[in-house]
Order: sequence, then structure tokens, then C-alpha cells
Amino acid sequence: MRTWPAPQLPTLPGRAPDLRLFDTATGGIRATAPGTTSRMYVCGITPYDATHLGHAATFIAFDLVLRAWRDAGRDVRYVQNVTDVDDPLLERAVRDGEDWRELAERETELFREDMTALRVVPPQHYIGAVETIPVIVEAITALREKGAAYDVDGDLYFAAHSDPAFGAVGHLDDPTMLALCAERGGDPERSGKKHPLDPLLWKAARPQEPSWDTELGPGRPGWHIECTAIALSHLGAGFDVQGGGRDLVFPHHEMSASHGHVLVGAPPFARHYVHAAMVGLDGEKMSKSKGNLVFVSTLRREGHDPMALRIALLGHHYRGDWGWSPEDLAAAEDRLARWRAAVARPAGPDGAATLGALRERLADDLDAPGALRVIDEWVAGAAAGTGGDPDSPDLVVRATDALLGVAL
Ligand code: 5CA
Ligand code: ZN
Repeated sequence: MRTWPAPQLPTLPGRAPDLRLFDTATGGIRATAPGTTSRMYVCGITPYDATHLGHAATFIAFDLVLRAWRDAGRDVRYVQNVTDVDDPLLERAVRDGEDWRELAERETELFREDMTALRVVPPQHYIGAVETIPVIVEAITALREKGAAYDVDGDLYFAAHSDPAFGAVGHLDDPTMLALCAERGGDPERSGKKHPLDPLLWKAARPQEPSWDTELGPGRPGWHIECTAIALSHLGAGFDVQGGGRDLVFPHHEMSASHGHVLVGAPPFARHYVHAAMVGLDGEKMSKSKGNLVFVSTLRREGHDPMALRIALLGHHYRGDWGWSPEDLAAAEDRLARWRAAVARPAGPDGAATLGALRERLADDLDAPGALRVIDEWVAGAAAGTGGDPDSPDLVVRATDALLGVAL
């Protein structure tokens, strides 16, 4: 698929320290990506109801990962998918009497526009499920040959426990997994399955639904195998970060990882499983099913500066759940105005020290709120006329742009 235009990343003097991130699978913070090329897969949108602020917060969190890696001198290979055929998308198209392809195309385009406005660096490979069907079919066929897939009335399922490491991403107990599976697109109640948690790999064609004629028979792919096949074909196994919102820990990332383990013969599918917290509204997770959504495009249309929105989202640490409030945006607009006024001054406090502190905050599990405070301190100093570093306004502009994605 087409991605979106890349913002220019200014280069900075020196280098960031190694990025350390929390890994859901091991429950600890440790250094990422030891090699010279860092590989990241982030689960992208199912294209309807895009782009709400929960989506934006998640993609901005992973944008910080990419920027920190680049600043540490790494090449980054970044892949993101679009789940452009799946039950919820089809249900929405039926509800609205719209062609599902048109819905997906329109919403994907809106997402691209929102990401561009927010200065999110695009993935090199932006991949839809529909354009990947042959690769997904190949992966399902391989799982079948390894004895990890079975038939239930024409549909194909994955035997989750054929992966000895199944459960290693979320470490959840059975009742929790069953409940989450029922809530998030699984079908634990379906009879004929070997285990209630086993997920669908290939759904045989149903009347009125799209299907593809393949060696598996006419049908369409399940959700988890889509991400496994795209990640493995573009990044290979053992890539550095598998990312997404925390709602994807189970079943999505657990199942994707298990598909991957069986396909390549052993873990790791990914080295770090990184999950962004849920953004809510009025005490509830912002979600398509609840309909309690605030859209990036609405705020843009109302005339809010996307850079202020970016600051508002960065004001919350990526790992702590939080609720959106319009006051956040008003405060971010003030902050942006203060920052812009300060960098227009002829001098400010020591720029190199500010850059060092900014890098240190971000390398420490993406402490974006701490990074904003580092800029605030420099801004307060510049505004008060303390510090006589004439190069620092320009360095702060470049650092804020390169590391936080905020263009002043
Ligand atoms: N297409 C799948 C992933 S393969 C999907 O989950 N699509 S989505 O449109 O529902 O979500 C897109 C991304 O935004 C996912 O990474 C998801 O975890 C994240 N996300 C969804 N809702 C929220 C929320 N309220 N807060 C933070 N992130 C969210
Ligand atoms: Zn995914």
C-alpha cells in the first residue's frame, strides 16, 4: 500500500544512548535492538473509525521508538499493517450500506492524512491484508504441514498449544484468556475445536462475504496470521519490537507469536513486546464498539494545531492509561506558544545539556512527559534571559523536531 510522506528528521550532534523499553513478555525494562539495523512491526488500523486519539497516541509512542533508534545511529526497518478485511470492517460496511473496499480505502486515506499532520514517520512497508493473501495462504499451508492446523466444518483453526511457548507473551491464566478471547474476536464457544482458545486461520467463504479462491479453498484469512505472515515476510523472525496497544496482548500478539514460533521452529518471534496504554474518554476505553471516540481529523478541522495535539498526547507516559480531556489540548496550545516564543529569542541556556537530558529521558522507556519538562526548563531559562548560548535556540528546535516530532 501507499504510505504517507516522511517528515524531514534533522540530524543532531552526538548520539543517543541505547533505548530501553518495557517488555510485556518478561515484565521488565531492558535495552532494545543490539544490532545496527533495528526492526519493528506495529499493528496498524482496521480501517473504520480512524483516527481516534487512542490510535494517535499508540502510533506516536512507536514513532518515538523509531526516532530514538535513528538518533542512536541505527537503521530502522519499520513495517505496519492495515487489516483491510476482517469481521468488524465488514460488519460496519453492511451497517452503513457501503462497499467494504470503499470504506477501507477512505479510512486508510484519512489515517495517512492524520499521520502526516502529526509528523509521524511512515513505515517503509505499509501492508494491507488483501494484497498479502498469497503470503498468508503460504503461512497457513506451512502450519498445516507442520500439523498445527485443523479443519472445523471447512474452516481452518490453529492448535495454539502446538507451540510449547504458547502463553509466553501475556502469561495469563486460562479463565482470563477465555474471557479476552470471547471479547476480542475469538470464538471459544464454537464446537468441534480442539481447544476453545484456538484461533481461526482461514474462514471458508460465506454468502455475501468477500472471499479469495486459493489452494485452501475459497475464503479469507483470520486476523492473527495476517500479522505473523506480514512481519515474517518483511522482517524475518527475531525482530526487535512487536508493537501495538495493550488491547492486543491477548489474543492477538500471543497468537501471532505462537504462529511465528511454529513456522520458524522456535522462539523468539519478537525480542520485545511493547504495548501502549489505553486512552479513554469519560472513564471508558476509547473504542469503536463503544463509539466514545474523539477524532484527530475533527480537532484538525476545528483549527487546532496538530503540533499542540502531539504535545498533548506526549504529555502522558505511553504505559499509563489516561482519559482525554479538552483541557489537555488547551494546556498544550499554551505550551507550544511558549516554546515558539522562546526559540525565537537570540540565545538560551546550554543547548548541549538540554539535548543530553532529552535523550536520556527518551532512552529511559520513552519518558515523554519528562522530555517535555526538559524543554520547558530550557524555555523558562530562555524566557528569563538566563544563559547566553546563541546556538541553543536552533539546537532546541532541531532536537524537538527530531526526537519529539514537534516542529516549532
Ligand atoms: N488492525 C488491528 C491490529 S492488527 C487493530 O487493532 N486495529 S485498531 O484499529 O483497532 O487499532 C489500531 C491500533 O490502535 C492498535 O495498535 C490498537 O492496539 C491501538 N488502539 C486501539 N484503541 C486504542 C485506545 N483506546 N488507546 C490506545 N491505543 C488504541
Ligand atoms: Zn496485528
